[in-house]
Amino acid sequence: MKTVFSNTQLAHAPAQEISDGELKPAVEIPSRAEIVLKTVRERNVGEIVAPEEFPVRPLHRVHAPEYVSFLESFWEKWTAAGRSREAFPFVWPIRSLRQDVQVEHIDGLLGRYSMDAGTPLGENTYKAARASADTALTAARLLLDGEKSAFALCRPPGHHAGYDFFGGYCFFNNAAVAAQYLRDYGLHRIAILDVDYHHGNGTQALFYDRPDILFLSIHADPKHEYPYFLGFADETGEHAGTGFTRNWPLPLGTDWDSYTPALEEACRWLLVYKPEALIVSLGMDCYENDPISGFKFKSEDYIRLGQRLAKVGVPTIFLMEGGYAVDALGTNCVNVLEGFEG
Ligand code: SP5
Ligand code: ZN
Repeated sequence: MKTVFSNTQLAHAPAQEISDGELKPAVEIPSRAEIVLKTVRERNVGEIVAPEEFPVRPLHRVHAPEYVSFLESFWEKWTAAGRSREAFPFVWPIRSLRQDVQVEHIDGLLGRYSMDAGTPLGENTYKAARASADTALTAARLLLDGEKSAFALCRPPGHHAGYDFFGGYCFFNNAAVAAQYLRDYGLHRIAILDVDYHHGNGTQALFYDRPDILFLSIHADPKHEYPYFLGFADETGEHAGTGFTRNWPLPLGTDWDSYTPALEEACRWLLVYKPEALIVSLGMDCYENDPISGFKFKSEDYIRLGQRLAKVGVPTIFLMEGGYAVDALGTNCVNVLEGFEG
């Protein structure tokens, strides 16, 4: 299958992140994409193609235009305020604070358009995030043009980003942008299966009231893991989307054997729904040696994951999300793709 990737995605290169009350080395770093690309080459997955440059319109189908503009103009405003290092939000308009004020201060804007303090924003974040979304869109385009599968080597990832906020290392919701694009260009039923270790809160929220985009997510129980405030089993959609969201929160320590029942159930939902396309939000952070996660997948398990998804029998886009054990990331990711291709 084809892999879509652009070097522009490497330009977002955060140095540090706030974690456990300290500034620690960032984990969502360019070498993640580089090692996956290298392994795609070494193991001959297929042709590597550059993304098309899409206009901003497909982003506006999913994200608030004011949010997109905020990201675009962020660095200029940040440096105009005399700051030069990467930025972290630190104040948010939560309960009892006013939601209706027109925020102008850059520190207020950072809080207005974010969900956490763990996602550094730098000089090149916007252009890298745009390129990452272009990569997802190009993979969607390949599917529309008749390919049976494609791999979007997205970075920065996307599934935590919502209508008007960034967080969880995500800025544009690549999976959501691709799903909406497939809807806008002729497909009627899309399924998103999110196998990242963390719940895809952004993707879920974007399509929560819609029956045309099924959202299925298997992840660490938010009772014990980020993002803490979404991803519980009782979230199943609302209004016209009732029944079109499903969550399988699993305990810390979950390994392949204890994961499979949830995966089988998710695959049954896919069979019933009969999507015209499947988007896999492919996080590799269920891996046993992931530095920030608590599941126990082995590298071979990723082959099994790919094999199982192939059996669903639907045109599929794999879209990279998380996964921070850089040394094993290429192997694990390509294991899924090879398992899928058989
Ligand atoms: C796309 C994706 O996988 N985003 C993950 C965002 C996780 N953010 C929370 C990071 C918390 C890091 N601290 C973990 C400490 C482990 N000892
Ligand atoms: Zn994750």
